Amino acid sequence: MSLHITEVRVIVTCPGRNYVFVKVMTSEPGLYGVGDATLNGRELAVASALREHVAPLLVGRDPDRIEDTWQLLFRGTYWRGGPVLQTALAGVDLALWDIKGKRAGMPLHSLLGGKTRECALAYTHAAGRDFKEVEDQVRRAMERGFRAVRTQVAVPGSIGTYGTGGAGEAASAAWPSPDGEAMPFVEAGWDSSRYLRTVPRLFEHLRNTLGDEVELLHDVHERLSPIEACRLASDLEPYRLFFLEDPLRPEHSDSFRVLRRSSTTPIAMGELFTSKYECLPLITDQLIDYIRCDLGHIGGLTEARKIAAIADPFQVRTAWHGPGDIGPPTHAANVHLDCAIPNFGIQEMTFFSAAVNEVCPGAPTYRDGALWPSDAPGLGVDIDEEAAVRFPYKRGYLPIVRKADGSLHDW
Ligand code: GCO
Ligand code: MG
Repeated sequence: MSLHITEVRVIVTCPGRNYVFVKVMTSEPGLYGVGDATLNGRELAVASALREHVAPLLVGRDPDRIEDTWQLLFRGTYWRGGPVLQTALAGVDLALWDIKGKRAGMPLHSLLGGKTRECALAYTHAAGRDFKEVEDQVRRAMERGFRAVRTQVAVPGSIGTYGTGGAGEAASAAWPSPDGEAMPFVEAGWDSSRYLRTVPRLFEHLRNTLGDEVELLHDVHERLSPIEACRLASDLEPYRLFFLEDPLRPEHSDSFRVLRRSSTTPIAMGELFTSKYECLPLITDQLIDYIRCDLGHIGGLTEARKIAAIADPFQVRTAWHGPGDIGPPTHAANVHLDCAIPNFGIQEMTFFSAAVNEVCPGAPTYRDGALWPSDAPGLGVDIDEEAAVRFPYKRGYLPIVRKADGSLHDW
């Protein structure tokens, strides 16, 4: 029998935070592919979709037929799409690309058309309780070579504001807390007006103290109404952000028209999208400047390269999602794609802990403010199954946000 898939292993592990890794085994001894199917806070839903529904469909199939397998898993369910199924699909997709690269003896950037650039401009995160603390963090990042930094500051009265460290941040990573407590962290006392007053002052401070050279970014995390987002984007204009991220919820993509008319602050959107279809109007109507889907939640490289190709003629560049809650295989895929496409913009990045690198070695290398792709065949990432077993899954939730009156707000 010709080359075929023999087994799909689903590896759930918690080397500090939860990951779902996929290992697609083939009939050729020693030939397998690795993928990442981590969906922060809902990991076991994806693991179960893979084990119970996806894996049985794959055994016996030719691993070379990536597009056909993608179509089978996307169209063949009838109840298609959504974060759980698209994350499961991404895990398989990356593993199949990894196998193809290994068979060809080529790194993925080579298979995807070859390098258009040597490395991918990367941004890291800086955050603090006050402006000075954020400034110091940006300086530290610049000392490490970063030329672009995402900055978040605590909003007075909002306990554990998104992205600003402390208890809220640990919980925002859906890390299980040390005592095993698994209930969501509550960010209490959110007040959008206060946020809208605080953030422009942060950027005024940063430009005054750091100058104009460093690229600054900010993540709204989908917390604003259309008119609030207009206010923020126009108030931030003097500080020339690289981009303002996720100002609105994905359900409100029509509201980007309003936002676009009110300011020249570049807009990035997309980490909550699960397919190219949601990207379409934002791209074709040029309502955003950066599309930042998560390769791990849109069905992998197969979908991402199509999104990049759609975006290119509309002058929309890429900024694929790259937080710590997606694993090294997705980060590696990001950077292979970044280095192959013409319309790359910037890459969000994470420094993985020693434990994550032990379980899943091969994350892209950081140097001089950029990420460098591996030249090993395939993704360049592996999974140590024995190490993974030593870090068993621990339930963890993403935080929730409540306003001062106790009612729920978007996180
Ligand atoms: C980002 C994201 C993340 C998300 C996280 C949720 O831009 O990096 O907003 O930090 O909060 O991926 O699981
Ligand atoms: Mg974000």
